[in-house]
Amino acid sequence: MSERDRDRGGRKRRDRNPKTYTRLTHPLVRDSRDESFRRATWDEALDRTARGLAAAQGAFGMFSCSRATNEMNYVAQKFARVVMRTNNVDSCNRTCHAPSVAGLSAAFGSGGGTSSYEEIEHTDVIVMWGSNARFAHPIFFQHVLKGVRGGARMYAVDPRRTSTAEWAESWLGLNVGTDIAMAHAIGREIIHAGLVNEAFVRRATTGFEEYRELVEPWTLSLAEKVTGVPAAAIRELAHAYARAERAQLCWTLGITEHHNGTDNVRALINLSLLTGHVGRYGSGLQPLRGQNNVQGGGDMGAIPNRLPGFQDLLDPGIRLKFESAWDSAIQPRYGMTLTEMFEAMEDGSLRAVYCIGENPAQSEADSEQAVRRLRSLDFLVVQDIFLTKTAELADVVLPATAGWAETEGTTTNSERRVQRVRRAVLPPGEAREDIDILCDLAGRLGHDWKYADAEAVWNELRSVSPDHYGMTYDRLDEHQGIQWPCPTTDGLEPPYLHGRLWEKDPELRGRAAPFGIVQHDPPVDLTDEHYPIRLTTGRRLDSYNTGVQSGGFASPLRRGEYVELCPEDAERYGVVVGEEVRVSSRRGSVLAPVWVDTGLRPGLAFMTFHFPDEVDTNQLTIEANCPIAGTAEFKASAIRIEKVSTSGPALR
Ligand SMILES: Nc1nc2c(c(=O)[nH]1)N[C@H]1C(S)=C(S)[C@@H](COP(=O)(O)OP(=O)(O)OC[C@H]3O[C@@H](n4cnc5c(=O)[nH]c(N)nc54)[C@H](O)[C@@H]3O)O[C@H]1N2
Ligand SMILES: Nc1nc2c(c(=O)[nH]1)N[C@H]1C(S)=C(S)[C@@H](COP(=O)(O)OP(=O)(O)OC[C@H]3O[C@@H](n4cnc5c(=O)[nH]c(N)nc54)[C@H](O)[C@@H]3O)O[C@H]1N2
Ligand SMILES: [Mo]
Repeated sequence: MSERDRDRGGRKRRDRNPKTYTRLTHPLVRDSRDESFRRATWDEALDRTARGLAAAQGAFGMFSCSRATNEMNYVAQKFARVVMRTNNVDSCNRTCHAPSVAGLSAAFGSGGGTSSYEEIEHTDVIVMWGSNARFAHPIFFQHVLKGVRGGARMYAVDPRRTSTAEWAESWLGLNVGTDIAMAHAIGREIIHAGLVNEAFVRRATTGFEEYRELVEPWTLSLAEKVTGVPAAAIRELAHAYARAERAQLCWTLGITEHHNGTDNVRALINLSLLTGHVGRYGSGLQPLRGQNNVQGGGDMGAIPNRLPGFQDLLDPGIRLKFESAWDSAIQPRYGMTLTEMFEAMEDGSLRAVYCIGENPAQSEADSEQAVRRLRSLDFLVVQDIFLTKTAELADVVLPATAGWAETEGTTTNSERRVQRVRRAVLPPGEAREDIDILCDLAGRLGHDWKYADAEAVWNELRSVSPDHYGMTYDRLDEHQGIQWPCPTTDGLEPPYLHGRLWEKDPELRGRAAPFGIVQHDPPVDLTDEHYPIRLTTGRRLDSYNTGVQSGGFASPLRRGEYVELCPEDAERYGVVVGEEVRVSSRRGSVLAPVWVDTGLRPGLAFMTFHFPDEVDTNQLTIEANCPIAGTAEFKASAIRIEKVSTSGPALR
């Protein structure tokens, strides 16, 4: 049964009762790691936290929450930079789209997706590359379907025939980790077929000659051998994309969650440079971002190398602006990424972590190692809305209000649109707003921060970020959200970025975009006779990330974790749906029931990481990180599958 059949409810399910998380209603502390938590007053919990953080000056890191508002992320990064005097602040963007931001920045000087959602409805060719938007970006996918109904041709490039691929004209089911081979072959075919947009390449790009030489060996037949996709299908995609009047190239984690994620992104961007499919209405590049406000978190400076407004920390003029706005020195060097912070726990140079709305004990690759590292800290404070696995490791747990429905503020989506969110329900128990908690702690550590409300935070951000300056709360209401850049309080910019590339003399208005010179490099975790199966991990429609917010509630869709195999492999192992097997990698081993999915191919298995309390998938994944972006290769592990019983419980 394919993913799409399942999506439509065409099967029987067995409820595996995933864990239900309890909403936090009051602060928790514990006196030592061997003891259990006890309820504490806010005063006691915050005093304890202030002492723990003060003792770790110089060895502190913050994880900021991409589910929470822009305003909260602004205050969180300011807390790290001003109160704790460090740029060690990062978020789940590191596990996710950091390669997109790095790749787009290297090519265009800005890390944002270049197009707006509406443009996908007015385009001719849509390429969904390593993206299962039908499941992971259902709102965006509605716009995609409008485009398709309007005549756009859609291609899906994904090792699995996903629910998204079912809607495509053509599915290119490539081998995991062969995207650069595929992209280079498409590039070569475009060049050889004489379909290059030469005027655009001459005017708006640099490095074409080097690129041409780079892709020359990537004939369609070599690409077929490496990717497993028939040459004719690759050729068809190349011609459709290059000949289209307008084309949108969308990608997500199938591209970024690799040890060479940034290179993958560059390889895709190259195709838009060859054809001029960027910088004008209907043509562009869309890395569909992950959590609802991960775009905003980065824009607000909750990353180690950028100040709010995505302004470079190493620029002395920019630093000076913030130093006078905040009346505080700013460290003149980039902080540690989330990945580097975990490494620094290992060597003892990071001693305390303030974790706001992240669950790294379950979301990091090689989670056993991650838990061990978190345990080694002198002080861990977790501020969340649920008692997560990470919170269970903490010294202090602070209950927050949810960024969604319990808090005022703004968030920023994948098309760079800033939108208001509003409080609609009261938070439970003694839960307090993230910003409130941060300001209270700042006070205890000698910084008197007073914000009347979220709008006051937003106006401070506007005063230091030219891209956000024109977005008053009133205007956000009036326009139902505004995309950045928005430098003035009257008028709006075009919905797409990099129009300068189409101006007669782009050199005057900004630099041309360089082709990325990147090589095909297969996954780090090689399959061999001991670990013969390629495991890729990802998402399902019915659950969310580590399952904290989507775990135990009654849903007709939810069905717990399975290791999904193609029918041939299931037969080869002699296993049936619902039968438990042992899944082992070079790092760990878990028990999981089998599911059979006709969207998979022999040698390829799929698991989610939504039910880590039942099946901790990340014990299997490898911490092989992209050296540029720090993102781990969640999409490619080598595993072995063993039958554990001869009479497993079969699912009818
Ligand atoms: N329902 C739901 N929606 C979500 C989430 C959720 O947990 N549940 N999480 C949110 C978050 S944080 C994020 S970042 C996004 C992620 O959104 P997506 O990136 O769309 O989700 P994934 O399922 O992780 O991965 C996408 C696809 O990559 C494919 N893939 C694997 N390896 C490769 C490869 O080597 N090459 C190519 N081309 N493709 C490959 C997988 O088969 C998968 O279909 O979703 C967001 N939306
Ligand atoms: N195997 C595998 N692992 C993966 C991935 C994969 O594809 N495969 N994908 C990776 C990706 S893309 C991501 S983004 C990460 C996700 O990793 P995490 O961000 O660590 O996981 P989430 O489950 O999204 O955790 C979000 C937390 O925020 C809390 N929260 C929600 N709203 C608020 C709020 O307003 N305030 C506060 N204080 N807390 C709040 C929730 O209760 C929850 O505990 O996982 C990564 N791990
Ligand atoms: Mo993500």
